[in-house]
Amino acid sequence: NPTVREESTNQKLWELMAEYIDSEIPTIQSSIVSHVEYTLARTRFNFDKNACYRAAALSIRDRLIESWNDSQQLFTAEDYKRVYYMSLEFLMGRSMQNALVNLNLESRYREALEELGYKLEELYEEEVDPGLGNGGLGRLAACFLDSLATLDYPAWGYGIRYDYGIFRQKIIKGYQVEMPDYWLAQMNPWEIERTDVAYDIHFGGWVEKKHENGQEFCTWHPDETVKAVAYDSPIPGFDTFNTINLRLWKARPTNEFDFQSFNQGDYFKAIEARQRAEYITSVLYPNDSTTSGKELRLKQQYFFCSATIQDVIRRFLKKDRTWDELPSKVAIQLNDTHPSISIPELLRILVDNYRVPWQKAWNIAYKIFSYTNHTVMPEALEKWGVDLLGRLLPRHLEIIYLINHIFMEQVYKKFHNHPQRDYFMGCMSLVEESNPKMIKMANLCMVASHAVNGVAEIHTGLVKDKLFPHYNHYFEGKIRNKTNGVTPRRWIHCSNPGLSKLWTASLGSYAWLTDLDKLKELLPMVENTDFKEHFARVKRENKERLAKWIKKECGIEVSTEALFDVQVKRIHEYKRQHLFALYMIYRYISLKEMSPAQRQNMVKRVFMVGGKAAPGYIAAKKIIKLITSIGDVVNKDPEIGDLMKVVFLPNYCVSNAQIIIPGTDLSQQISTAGTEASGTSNMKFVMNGAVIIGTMDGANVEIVEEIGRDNIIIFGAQIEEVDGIRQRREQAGSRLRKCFDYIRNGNIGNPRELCSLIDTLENNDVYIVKHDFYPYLEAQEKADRLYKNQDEWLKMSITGALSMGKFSSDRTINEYAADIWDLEKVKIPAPSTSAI
Ligand code: T68
Repeated sequence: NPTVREESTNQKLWELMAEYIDSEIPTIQSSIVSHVEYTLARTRFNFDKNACYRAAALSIRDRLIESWNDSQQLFTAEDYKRVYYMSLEFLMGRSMQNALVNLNLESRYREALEELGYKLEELYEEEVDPGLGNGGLGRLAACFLDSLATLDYPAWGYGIRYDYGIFRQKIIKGYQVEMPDYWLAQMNPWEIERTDVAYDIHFGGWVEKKHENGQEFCTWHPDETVKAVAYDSPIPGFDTFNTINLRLWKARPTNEFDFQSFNQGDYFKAIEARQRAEYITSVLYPNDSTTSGKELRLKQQYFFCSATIQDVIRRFLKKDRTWDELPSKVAIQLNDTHPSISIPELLRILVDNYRVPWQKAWNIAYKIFSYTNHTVMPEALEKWGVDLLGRLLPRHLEIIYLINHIFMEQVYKKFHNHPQRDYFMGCMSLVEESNPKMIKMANLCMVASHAVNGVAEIHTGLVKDKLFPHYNHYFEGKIRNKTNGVTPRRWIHCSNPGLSKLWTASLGSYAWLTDLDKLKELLPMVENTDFKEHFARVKRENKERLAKWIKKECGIEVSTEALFDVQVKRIHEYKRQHLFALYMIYRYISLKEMSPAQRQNMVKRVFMVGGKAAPGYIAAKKIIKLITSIGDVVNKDPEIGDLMKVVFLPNYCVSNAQIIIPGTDLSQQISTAGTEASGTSNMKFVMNGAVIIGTMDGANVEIVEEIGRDNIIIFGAQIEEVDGIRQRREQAGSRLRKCFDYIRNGNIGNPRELCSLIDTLENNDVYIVKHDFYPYLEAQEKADRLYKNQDEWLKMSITGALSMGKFSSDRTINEYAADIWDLEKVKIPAPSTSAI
């Protein structure tokens, strides 16, 4: 079993590595045993699998710390420019396997543990899956960190250390039930608490104006202060010593005790105030596509931004230099508008605390910040009421007004004689003149960043033409595309070891893991029978692993002979899980109407849906209930048996995705054209040999370009047609009406509960389900036809998997570095001392 680095493309590096990792099995064992005894204080009498996992994790962390220290020291000593990726969400998934793979220690640890009586794969299952994100946006941040480290960029991630991540989803009687996810119940062995890295974060109060040398300065007199404490997690790159940092902030009370309350004998009140501080970082907001304008959410955002900006400035000021140099040392990427309050925060610190003149501070901020947009849906665009902003962050609101004032003057000048001048100014203003007035955070980012990007070609087009047409005209070239990507280390190598082995054996090296385009060299092999059979075996084994998991989690037996037809992602009307559900009903009705002989001819299918609904999103919760209700009827129908099963996969999360995706035959990517910014699971599915059935939306469009029209099943309205279809207000055709009636008549679920879903489709079909239903039926029939010809299916699936080079997040990150961050790579040398 060759280890990863023996296959490294870089011979010199490999030799250094080989020396470095020449830690023998006994060294690994003694490190684990020492953590058992001294860190966990366990003996062999109270030692179990979980304790073994933690001891092994700590021993891996020791190694990470070494290369992490080296990396950070070099970044500092050589004073490299760094990129800071600011995100309120990081969906990291489990760390242990990823760390071992990236350190090239997986097989050594497997062996070392086996001698101690433990199976490495079982220890992986002991780790909690930290869910500090909602979905695609948070997972993208995690893939980006893996690529940044792997590609040798000096980078840091900044985020919040929530006590409670995204809720755990239970399905009880077919309904979603949310359970708190207290992921820290057992210590987190991957993090390092930095009590010495702490900043005061202020809220509320009032602003005092002063004048000095003709410039206005302000002193903010806040009325609440909390502390931000840093928690660091080392992020190792693959096949490199570069180890970057993910710094997450936790809120703590300041040390000043509320002596007044205490002296008045109100001990409880004094403690209560301290607990209010910790509350700020206690929970992740579980909404992924609406903004609720809640005070606590704004507090989270500002808390995180202020701590991060203070930390970045402190690092910059360690060396004696001028503020003009800041943009040559710092690039900040804002992951959506959630961290956008960092912009006024940086300006405030420069102007008020360091007396930097406004224009100079503005020029600096403009060069540093860049912003990624992840949606064009109006309900997801963040706005903050000026009343709330003014109460919580009075100085920041003033700064936003000042930015707007200066910018509006410029717009006025530019369009001075234009007949639509006032309309343009209204669109481009940071302030929405509603009641109450609102600040549009995307507009703030657009005006104050030097680069703005969408996440797939089609989405960037919408950002330019629909979301920001006036800005696009005004700031020519500012809006660019950076098509998303995913890391092949986690999404192929870790989650699909069988496929990884096949690729490596066929190519003769692991080089594809850092250069995914290399897989294209294997394209001629689609004609090779052995190769195809090997690929088919890998898929079958992955389906068996998934079937076992389904049996364990849902108690449902599924046949691996069936076509596994899967949709996993957040539940949302625009993603159209209900279109998928209506197809299931249609298929069930059709099967029931068939003669036994006709049924014999049908492809067996297991329909699977997984994903969380935002707790307050009623329609999304009803979609879950619809799907579980279909399962209740279909799965126990003896006439149907293995011809059709419907499974709701509970608690979709990163670690479950790693089992579900490799076991999928057909992947549903069926959002209404123009609604899914990119999608990233579409990429993961194709990389793992699933065929997509999908619309011309998000990154599907580019996947078609890369893998070829013949290797994907495309259907439905194109983006240009959607508005027209919506306006036509079509009626449901007869086959669809039959499905509606099936629900209305109570054949599936409780009609009183589920009818509102259908009523919405009949009266206000925003996502054109009625229209796309028919092309979708045809596309599903095509999938059956193709699947019946296993050889054809295999060819599609293999060609797709080998043609996904573009969608490695390594390509995405290199584009950001060159085009937006102006960032150079750094080679971290091998450590001088041997590990441990
Ligand atoms: C997703 N957005 C896009 N948002 O929907 C998806 N939103 O198409 C894209 O591939 C992905 O971003 C990466 O670019 C989200 O996941 C959120 O999670 C979110 C969270 C809080 C508030 C708003």
